[in-house]
Amino acid sequence: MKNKTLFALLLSLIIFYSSRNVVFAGSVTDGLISYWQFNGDATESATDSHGTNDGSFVNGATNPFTQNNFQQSLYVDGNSQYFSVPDSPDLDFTSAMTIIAWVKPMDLSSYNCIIAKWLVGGGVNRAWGLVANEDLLELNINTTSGALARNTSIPVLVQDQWQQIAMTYSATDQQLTAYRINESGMYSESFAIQGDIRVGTAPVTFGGLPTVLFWYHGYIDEVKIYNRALDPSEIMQEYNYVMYELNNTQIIPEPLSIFLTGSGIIFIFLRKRNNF
Ligand SMILES: [Ca+2]
Repeated sequence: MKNKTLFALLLSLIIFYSSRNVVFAGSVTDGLISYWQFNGDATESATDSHGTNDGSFVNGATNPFTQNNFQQSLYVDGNSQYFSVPDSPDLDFTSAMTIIAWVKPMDLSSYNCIIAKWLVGGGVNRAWGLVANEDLLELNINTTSGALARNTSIPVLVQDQWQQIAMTYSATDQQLTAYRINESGMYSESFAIQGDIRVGTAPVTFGGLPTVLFWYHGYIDEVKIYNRALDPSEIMQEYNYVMYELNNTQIIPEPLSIFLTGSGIIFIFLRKRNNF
């Protein structure tokens, strides 16, 4: 068989098999600042697996095993427990940011801070945050040009179920956008907001804060913070990453992946040897 014929055959087989299998794009890393997964022992589970913003479990917050894709998750009881990450310059966003989290709320009957960065030591207000305002997803951005923005979604939060939520903000585009993705699909809605985000000196907390209460009851996991506003396709890419890739789903069956790798090696070898 001539080399070009062999090459054409290998290429056809690769295209044929690749088209029959979903290949996911991996996770979004451009602009990623911090990533909390809550997996491992007491020390490991509090660490920032991408950046340097390690946290701590406060008042008995725990990280029980939940399901395969999440492994362990942060659990807070809705009374006093929370997870706290100290103030850091790279968490003080000004012109753009994204926060993504997976949540399984166990109670949506009140006003609960899921994740927020607080402005001052006493925690009387927040620089940015995600709130469960009953079953509405509330976005908070405290801008230098006005008061605290509190924009709420339609009722999209679902009690006792895992779902991905996200907030993106771009001062350049003057857009604050809410996302909720679950098996029913993606909800997103944008709000017109102006101004840079105010910078505070207090921690980021997951689940509430003693000085302001707003205790959230339930699970939080796969929290990522970016220094730019991700677009809808990237938010969906993160959803797929957690749903399918972290679940160890066999994206490409093992014999096929060996075949594809082998084909590639043979092709490179033949190409080098015969200069075609
Ligand atoms: Ca986890």
